Amino acid sequence: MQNTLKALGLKEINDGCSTGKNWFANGEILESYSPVDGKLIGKIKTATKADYQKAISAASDAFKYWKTIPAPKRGEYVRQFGDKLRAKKAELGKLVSYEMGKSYQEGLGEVQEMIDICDFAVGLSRQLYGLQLHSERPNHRMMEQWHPLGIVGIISAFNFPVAVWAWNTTLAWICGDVCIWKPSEKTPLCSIACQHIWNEVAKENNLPEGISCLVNGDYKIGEYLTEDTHVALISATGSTRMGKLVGAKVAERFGKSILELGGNNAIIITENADLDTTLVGAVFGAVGTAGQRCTTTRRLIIHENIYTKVKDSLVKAYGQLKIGDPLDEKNHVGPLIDKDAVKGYMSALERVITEGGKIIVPGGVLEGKGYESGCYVKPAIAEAKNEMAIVQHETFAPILYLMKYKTLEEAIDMQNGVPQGLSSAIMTLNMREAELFLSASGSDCGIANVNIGTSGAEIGGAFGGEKETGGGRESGSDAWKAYMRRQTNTLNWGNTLPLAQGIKFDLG
Ligand code: UN1
Repeated sequence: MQNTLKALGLKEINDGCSTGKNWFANGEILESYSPVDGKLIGKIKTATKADYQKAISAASDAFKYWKTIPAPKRGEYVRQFGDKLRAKKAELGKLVSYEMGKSYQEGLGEVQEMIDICDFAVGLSRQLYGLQLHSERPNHRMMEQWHPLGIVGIISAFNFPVAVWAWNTTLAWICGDVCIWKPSEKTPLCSIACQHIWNEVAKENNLPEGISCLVNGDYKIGEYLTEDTHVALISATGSTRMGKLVGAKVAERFGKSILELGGNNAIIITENADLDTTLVGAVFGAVGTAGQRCTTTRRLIIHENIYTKVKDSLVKAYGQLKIGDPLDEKNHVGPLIDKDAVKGYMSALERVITEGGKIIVPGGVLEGKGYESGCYVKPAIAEAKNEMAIVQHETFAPILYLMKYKTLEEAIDMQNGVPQGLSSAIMTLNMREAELFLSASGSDCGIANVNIGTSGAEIGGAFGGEKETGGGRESGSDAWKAYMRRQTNTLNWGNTLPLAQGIKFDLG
């Protein structure tokens, strides 16, 4: 690991703030411990309010320059950033795995998501199109243009410590915005590694300070960002509780926000499902990233005629899961992020029982050799009712709830019958069932899949969800529009001034 840290520019004690080539920080020390082995990975000096202000002023200055650079040229810098990520994929993937605890394969996958969004953003930098409209007046032209917003504040979560930042920052950059990133306190070293990579691009191209700023610290940094009128857009990923606070604060000052909050994702398994692919999709969806994705499969809604068969094959598959060091590729499940997460998992399992659920694959915390960090837990399965309070709640851990249905309409009601609305799936080879699920009478989620699980979305689609998930959309499709402001232009090239709506205003 030491070589990996060195290759990524990480030291024993790191300044947690950067505006480009400058690194600084005058606040308290934050320590980053790995959930893999409980060892201290490195220390980070966090930001004070004054450090934050320094980042804001660097970003404000940078915006004046950056917005004048042609978008395809900004795309060229993002292309270089993507190339550097390709070169550092193994090291960054390893750090993600070690600091966050996801499997090395998933760590590499996360860096691949960064590379993919870079490619997407490069192409997009030549496609920031607006509409051309017909005016009701003669000799007039109407059009829409998209202009950059200014400073974008990115608040990211521990579970995707690098990819979600990249979704936001690469689009924001090509749109002409500058960014300030407040990463999770649980994965600060990943953020520092990413900033080093961007700083290389900035240095090699003589770019000014402030296009990408990093500000490590606790929730106070999040508050500074959300309350600061200099920050035009806040893109926040995390819990619904956090999103409610951020959304309200930003709206109060008429700022814009993109919220990507909790999920409570279900797969409907119909009688017409291919049970082999269903099993892979359901198990990866439920235990991948140890159940800590916002897209994790938390509920399986199974047709009563195949319920026992599906249940038995799930129990068998869970019996084969290997839990342990996520850097060892034979393991399927790594640790939870920290001991608080373990507590949350344990209390959720207790609540399942007190609320009337039945545990069929018991959970528990693993102890002994290889599990010294105290963060390894067993993926659990419970039979439960959709209405139970614990089932309605997102527990960021590998607990899967099974429930039965009779009619597809009933299954869709159950799938939709939770406060969250991020991802959903149906497993069926029957096109009528699939189309109903995708129709307006089907899933109410931002993501609805057929014959794949709820997690593992590609960057090319718009990512996000409805209801308590917050309504934001990030990454692909036309999500870029949220990082820009729309301007409607009407241009008169005639020699009279006809007014719209036929209004007469004659000066005689
Ligand atoms: C998240 O958990 O916040 O679709 C993001 C997925 C990943 C992104 C998850 N591409 O599971």
